Amino acid sequence: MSRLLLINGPNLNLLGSREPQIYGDTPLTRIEAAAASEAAQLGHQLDCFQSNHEGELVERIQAAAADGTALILINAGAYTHTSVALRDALSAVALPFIEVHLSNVYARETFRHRSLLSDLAAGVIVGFGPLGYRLAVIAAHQQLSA
Ligand code: CA2
Repeated sequence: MSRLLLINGPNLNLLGSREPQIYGDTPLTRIEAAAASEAAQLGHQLDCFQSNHEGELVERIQAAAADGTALILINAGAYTHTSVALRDALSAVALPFIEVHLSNVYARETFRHRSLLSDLAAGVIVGFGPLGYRLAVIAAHQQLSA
């Protein structure tokens, strides 16, 4: 059994209530529950955390280094494209992480094509909506079993 941590960044708490044409109509709580259930089926525990604040996201990543987390799944939202602080935190804790995006960022504005996290990630899943989180849990299981 490994402990996995799912982190969601800014505005992802709005899922299901706004812009369903881009982000779908599934609330974050349902996405988290489905990912946790997938993790449990694979014998893992999934902790979930969402914040709209960069510093809180950094602090949760730092805490993961000391709480037994084996791997982080992260959708950093817009901070993906801007945050050197999140990149530095992920680099500092040296835990493997998988980057997830609901939308296909490469089919959207050019500023979304650059991620400050991807080159440090074990892998990146984009464009599959909520399914991407379950795929990320399966990929995490594979990584931890390898
Ligand atoms: O596709 C993704 O998962 C993104 O990480 C979502 C971010 C966006 O800035 C990234 O470029 C790609 C935005 C999350 C905003 O979530 C909302 C959800 C519902 C309504 C409005 C925003």
